[in-house]
Amino acid sequence: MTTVDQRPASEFENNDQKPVGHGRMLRKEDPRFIRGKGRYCDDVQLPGMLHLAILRSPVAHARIVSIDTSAAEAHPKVKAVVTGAALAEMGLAWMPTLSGDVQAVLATDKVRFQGQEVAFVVAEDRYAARDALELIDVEYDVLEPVIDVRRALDPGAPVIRDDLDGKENNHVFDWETGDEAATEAVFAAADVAVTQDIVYPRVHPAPMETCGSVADYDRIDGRLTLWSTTQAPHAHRTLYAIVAGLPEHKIRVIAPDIGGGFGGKVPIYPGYVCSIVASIVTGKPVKWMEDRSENLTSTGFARDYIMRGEIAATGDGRILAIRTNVLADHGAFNGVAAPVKYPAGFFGVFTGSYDLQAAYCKMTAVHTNKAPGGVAYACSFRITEAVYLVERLVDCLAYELKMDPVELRVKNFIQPEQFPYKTKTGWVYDSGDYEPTMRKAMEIAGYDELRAEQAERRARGELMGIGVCFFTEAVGAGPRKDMDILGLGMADGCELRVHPTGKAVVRLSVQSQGQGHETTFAQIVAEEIGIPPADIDVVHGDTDQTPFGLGTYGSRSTPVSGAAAALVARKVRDKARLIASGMLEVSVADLEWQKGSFHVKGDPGKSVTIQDIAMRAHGAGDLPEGVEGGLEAQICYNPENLTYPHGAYICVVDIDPGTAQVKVRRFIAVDDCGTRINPMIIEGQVHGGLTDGVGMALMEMIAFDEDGNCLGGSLMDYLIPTSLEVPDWETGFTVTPSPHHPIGAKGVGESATVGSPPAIVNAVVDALKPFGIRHADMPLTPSRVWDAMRGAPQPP
Ligand code: MCN
Ligand code: CUN
Repeated sequence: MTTVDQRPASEFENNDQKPVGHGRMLRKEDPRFIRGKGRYCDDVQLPGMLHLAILRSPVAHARIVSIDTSAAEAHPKVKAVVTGAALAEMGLAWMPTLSGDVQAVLATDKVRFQGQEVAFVVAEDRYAARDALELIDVEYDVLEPVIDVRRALDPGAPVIRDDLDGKENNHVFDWETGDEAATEAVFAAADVAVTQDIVYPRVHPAPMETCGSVADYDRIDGRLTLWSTTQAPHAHRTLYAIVAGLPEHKIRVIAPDIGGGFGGKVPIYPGYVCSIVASIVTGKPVKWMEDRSENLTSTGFARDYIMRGEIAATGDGRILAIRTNVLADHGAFNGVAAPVKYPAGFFGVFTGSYDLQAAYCKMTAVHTNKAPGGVAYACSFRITEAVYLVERLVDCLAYELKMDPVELRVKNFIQPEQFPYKTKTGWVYDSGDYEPTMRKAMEIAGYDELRAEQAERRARGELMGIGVCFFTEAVGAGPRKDMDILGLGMADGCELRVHPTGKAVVRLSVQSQGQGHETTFAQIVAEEIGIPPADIDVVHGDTDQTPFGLGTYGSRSTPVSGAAAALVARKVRDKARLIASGMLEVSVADLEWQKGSFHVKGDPGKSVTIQDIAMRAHGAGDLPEGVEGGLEAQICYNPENLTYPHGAYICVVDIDPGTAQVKVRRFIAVDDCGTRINPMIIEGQVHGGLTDGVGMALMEMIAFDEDGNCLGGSLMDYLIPTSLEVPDWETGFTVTPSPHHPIGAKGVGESATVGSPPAIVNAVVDALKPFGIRHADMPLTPSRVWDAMRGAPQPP
């Protein structure tokens, strides 16, 4: 079923059919955030707490000859200095990564990237800990680094991971999907084939809050409490239990308020483990907080894909096949958060929103002497890269065929009646109705008028560009049979308790980093059981207080935990119905539910509210036979499939011909995430993601010099956009519910970050059409645009 709601947002969202649940409710968490009263990791203060600072490698690749810690140990405020050798004695020098590789907690043999953890100091205060780092003397025997990813597999390239048995090169994996031979046959017979090399540079999620943790190990009862900046508290707890050998029931992981995660807080970082070790060693609580440079240079990077894309079509613009070869830079340790059996989100959607005859992708990942990472930053497991590839390729094809990019896309869309649609790589898109979404974006933009204006401006020598992107995403990992992290299945628990007075607490396994879960999950439950959202408290981010689940990433909270919350509420409602039948002395079949109360069919005057029922469930007196007291339920939800949101984005840019500076004049984003729970929060998510897109398309890149020095160690060098660089966003929506989600909702948290870079780059390339340019690589800084205008070769 597809509804394209053409009413203005305000009307739809204040629909009086929805008095309790879904709607434009202000965020419950904001009163504390806007008054500066959020409780973040660094706000945790415990009696006797010590502070930890990490010594990091100044070079990208070197053998450690010796480490002298005696001067640091002599510092009057220092309590402990720990090196990799000391960790090795405890069996803790290495830890597993999310991809089943291992990563050094502290280097023992070699350092493998600039910024790698080498030793740590624990001291009475943060300043003393930092000062003492300078007293540690490390002798390095510098080795040749591997920085250029294209050279990583050269014979004779230095082997970075000589810690791994029998490793003789820098190869990580080869993965492929699709049908190579069938794709080759379609390409051979096609009228047109276009090949384009496309780079998605290494970027950083750059959250406002850096990473940190406070570990508190209680030597008396052997309990460890860890406050940490994590997007996946339960998964982390299990991994700590496995790595450190601590019993899982004695570990409590708390993710307090988090100042942005964007994927960067999915992995376990050495700093977390160091703080745990430090607390065990000293018997005191220990805090570790990164500074900005540490965050930018050592925590999980994103992207870094070098792609060769090929697209085949008929002469009149019927797209037949897409083929791509990807070289992925995974840095020194393979820390990508990829499910064991699920190669990459890239494979799920690189065929885009189009009905193809064949597709094939081959991907090779390699090690380089750079920080690990590789999934972070609103990517849903590399969907960002896939969407960029296909949406750039379609524009390259439009360029060659001299076709309008919208017309080419619309001509090839998967049609509404084809859903559920199985792609040529075997993934099933759950639902979609693409053309109305595209038309809506064109209508808001005034597409035809914009093209007319562009023609006039071009005639005057002005550089105006119009870029289009139409994306389909795959978000909401599970189901558990297909997806896991280190063997932990991607399903989510949820628990709901209704107290005697009719107030409720819902406990989630996912954790918000700014997405507003305290509001939207209360809204989901409110919609199902009729208790107002203000009376529903959302508890999350504490493994002692919440059921097991795999955490927030891949925009999975709404698709997975959101479904769990709706279903657990329905379970409570079913029990409430039994109790109501006793209270009203009618059979269950004679009851009707209406937003918060049951009434007798045909007699609305005879009714009981959910609050009456809650009191009865806990109160004196008999309940119907077989019904236990209390009003609560728990479930574990295993999604049937991913959800596939889509969107149509149009960007208008002007380029100054004298300075090559790109200005984003307008940006229209029409998103379809199925049923919308809180339209204001969705808009916030979209605005944030679009801003991310301006950053990646025009400004951001983690660059290295040939020695492996990271050139973006501060926000002076690693540019991120501010309100000055972005236009007033123009948003719209369509609603195509997910058929397998209990309330029809799809995820939206990453959509705009995924969909905006191709629209912006397509706009810039469109503006540069008079120069005969078909492609230019991000970030489209003035110097790169200038070079493109002058026909200079692209940088590597
Ligand atoms: N929502 C809704 N209706 C829908 C879908 C979502 O009202 N149909 C609401 C949800 O209820 C939730 C928010 O929108 O409050 C985002 O929901 P969802 O799409 O399920 O994504 P998650 O909550 O799982 O958030 C993760 C996603 C990811 S993976 C990244 S990366 C990212 C993003 O969220 N990181 C963020 N947005 C972020 N926003 C902030 N402020 N901070 C981050 O770190
Ligand atoms: Cu890949 S960034 Mo979000 O999925 O946490």
